[in-house]
Amino acid sequence: MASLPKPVESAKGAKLNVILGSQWGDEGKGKLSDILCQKMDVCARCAGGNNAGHTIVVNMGPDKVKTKFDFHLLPSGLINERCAGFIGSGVVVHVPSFFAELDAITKKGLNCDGRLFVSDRAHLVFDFHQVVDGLKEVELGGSSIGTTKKGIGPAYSSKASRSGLRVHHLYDHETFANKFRKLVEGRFKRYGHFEYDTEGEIARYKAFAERLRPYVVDGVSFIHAALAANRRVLVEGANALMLDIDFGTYPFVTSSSTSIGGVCTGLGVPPNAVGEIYGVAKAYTTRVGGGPFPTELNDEIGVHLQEVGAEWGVTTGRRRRCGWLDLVMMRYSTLINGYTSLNLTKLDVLDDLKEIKVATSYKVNGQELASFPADLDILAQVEVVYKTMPGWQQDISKATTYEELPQACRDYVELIEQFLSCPVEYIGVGPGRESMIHRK
Ligand code: 2SA
Ligand code: GDP
Ligand code: MG
Repeated sequence: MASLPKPVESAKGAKLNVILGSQWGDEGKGKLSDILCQKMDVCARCAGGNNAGHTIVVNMGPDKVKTKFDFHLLPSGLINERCAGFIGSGVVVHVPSFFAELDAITKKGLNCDGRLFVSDRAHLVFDFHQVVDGLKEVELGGSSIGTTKKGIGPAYSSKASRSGLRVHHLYDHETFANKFRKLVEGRFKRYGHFEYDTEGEIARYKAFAERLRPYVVDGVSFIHAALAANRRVLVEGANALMLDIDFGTYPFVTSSSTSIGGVCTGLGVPPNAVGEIYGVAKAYTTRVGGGPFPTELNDEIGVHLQEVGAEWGVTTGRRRRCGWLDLVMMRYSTLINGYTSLNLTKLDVLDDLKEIKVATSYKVNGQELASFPADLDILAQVEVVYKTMPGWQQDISKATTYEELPQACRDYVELIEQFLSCPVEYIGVGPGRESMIHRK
């Protein structure tokens, strides 16, 4: 079996650093992950599946050809050739997509041989889960979730109902086949018979099992061995806090624990193994799919943010809804995830705006709410109270230090820091790897 790359020289202290989405996803986690992984030995995924979409733009090879990478299931730290990728036990894995993505990044020049690992405890997502994802959405009609239809919800349902199949099951063909048939039968009973070649799939997975074998590890031993050997590990969160199954805007959420808790449950590590927790926050807010969005802008400013920010889903190509930064939601997110610092991204997208608004409280019937409400009926009634800040109306995309940013821009950053009592350590001013200000 392949082994981990040698640790970086300065590696010390067995702590995992974590990147988490603080809003409704697509905050730009992939870019920070790429930057931090230049000094990491392992980049790990702990939750979600190929519903995630992380775009990273890098200059590849000696000719520095601008290349865009979209990661879905694979950890985006793989872009750094000496960093291993680990798909942890809390992830749900669609094996055909795993290989399709691996083939795609290999074609773009990344060699992942011997540095990609998958936990034997990770659950499998099958094509029938994806079919069911679509059928469930149809059933919900006007109140559909707007899922990515990657089978994520149905796969986590199989897991929670204790009938799911895990990676290790691939290596006991008879058990796999029996469980698989039962699982499909159960879906037929629930959704009616849909076209599906059960026996063909069982045979296909026999072949997949062999192709996957070199990547499979005991996920718990793997991560603990990495920590014990002082390997530097970065956990790349997928989706975001407001899509968390427990703390997001349920039921308009994904089906995994996307919060800090999911790092421990998804990797099998104790909380004291966690070091830095980087919260990634877009300088405004976006959401893809259905569900409440108190600061949404259904006007020309929303369209401006969508166009300037190129807000399209990486996995489905869907248009993302846009709105102002919501500090009420961010305070709730900071409370749950305990960010040690923030990466404010896409600040450049606000460059042309005359005025910028920030939500600072929610009121219902004139009364300020004490916290972000659980009940979506209450959330639907909130009147959002905004603070209006002057825009800076100049191009900040070339800034490389905090001091180069215009005063109005720094005021915006400092308002966020003060409101959340959390330092903004990284500031994104463009999509490229180089467009990131690091305040040390
Ligand atoms: P699912 O497919 O069951 O996880 O969908 C449930 C909800 O979670 C949302 N969700 C996402 N939101 C933002 N970004 C995601 N990844 C892709 C991207 C999305 C895309 O990076 O752009 O391409 O559309 C993602 N994945 C899931 C989803 O919209 C539902 O609201
Ligand atoms: P993730 O899911 O959190 O990794 O984010 P996505 O990759 O889905 O979406 C973020 C998008 O914003 C990508 O297209 C990034 O290339 C882009 N991006 C990231 N940071 C910045 C930034 O600071 N400025 C601009 N203009 N684009 C950025
Ligand atoms: Mg994304």
